[in-house]
Amino acid sequence: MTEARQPRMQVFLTLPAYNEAEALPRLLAAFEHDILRQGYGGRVVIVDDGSTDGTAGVAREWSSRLPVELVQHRENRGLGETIEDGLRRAGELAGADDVIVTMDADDTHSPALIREMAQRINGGYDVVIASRYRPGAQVVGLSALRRLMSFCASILFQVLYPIPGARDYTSGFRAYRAAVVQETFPQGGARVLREKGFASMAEILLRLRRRGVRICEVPMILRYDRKPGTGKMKIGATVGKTLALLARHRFVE
Ligand SMILES: Nc1nc2c(ncn2[C@@H]2O[C@H](COP(=O)(O)OP(=O)(O)O)[C@@H](O)[C@H]2O)c(=O)[nH]1
Ligand SMILES: [Mg+2]
Repeated sequence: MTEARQPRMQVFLTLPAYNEAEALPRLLAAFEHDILRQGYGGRVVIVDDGSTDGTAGVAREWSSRLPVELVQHRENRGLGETIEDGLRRAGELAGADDVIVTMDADDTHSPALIREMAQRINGGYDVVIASRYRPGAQVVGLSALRRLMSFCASILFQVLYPIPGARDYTSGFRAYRAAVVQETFPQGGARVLREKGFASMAEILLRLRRRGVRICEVPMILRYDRKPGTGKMKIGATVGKTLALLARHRFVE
């Protein structure tokens, strides 16, 4: 009798979702095809952040086809709380050596890249960032203003808070060794992240920087042209919050 083949690795995909009913089915189908059908085990944790477009219904539909779990916010709480709730739930489900991945739920990030990111975690890194600032990376369909903004943020963070191996501090697409998430967001613990909006992604890295985690990057192709509808980021607010984060981590925390 043949020994049941052990899945190669468990990947826990965490999706912060605010009005992503249109993009989610494409993204989940790609995750199924590129990861679950390639011998990886895994689950998907969708955190619905008070969507009004039926995002929760799409998640429920897919839970009959894939190991999808829905976490719901009755009202919109912002990316900060959404990503923290997703990471905490994934940390609860995962074993210490499993991989927890966060990516946008708007189908602009490709799940196929998770395979390479998981291998880097297996190779000893604690965090792998899908980066816009590595040879081979591409950004398709993003406005010049947004590209410039992200690039300036990247330079500022690298100068003020250098982390070996990190250039893209604001990308939402990352893989973490589960143990790092479990230590940073302990079960039953108080809220960790202070940033409510997009600056929360950089805040996570600044907190991990203090723990001396090993970080590397892989080049990503950001397909902003695949995003249904327009970007929801409030540019002015995000610039302000990011600058405040830069100052606070330097002088206060
Ligand atoms: N804009 C926005 N996105 C949120 C919120 N909560 C969760 N998200 C999700 O956070 C991710 C990043 O947001 P997105 O609009 O894709 O940002 P962008 O692609 O950089 O413009 C997406 O998966 C959103 O669905 C929120 O309150 N506002
Ligand atoms: Mg996005």
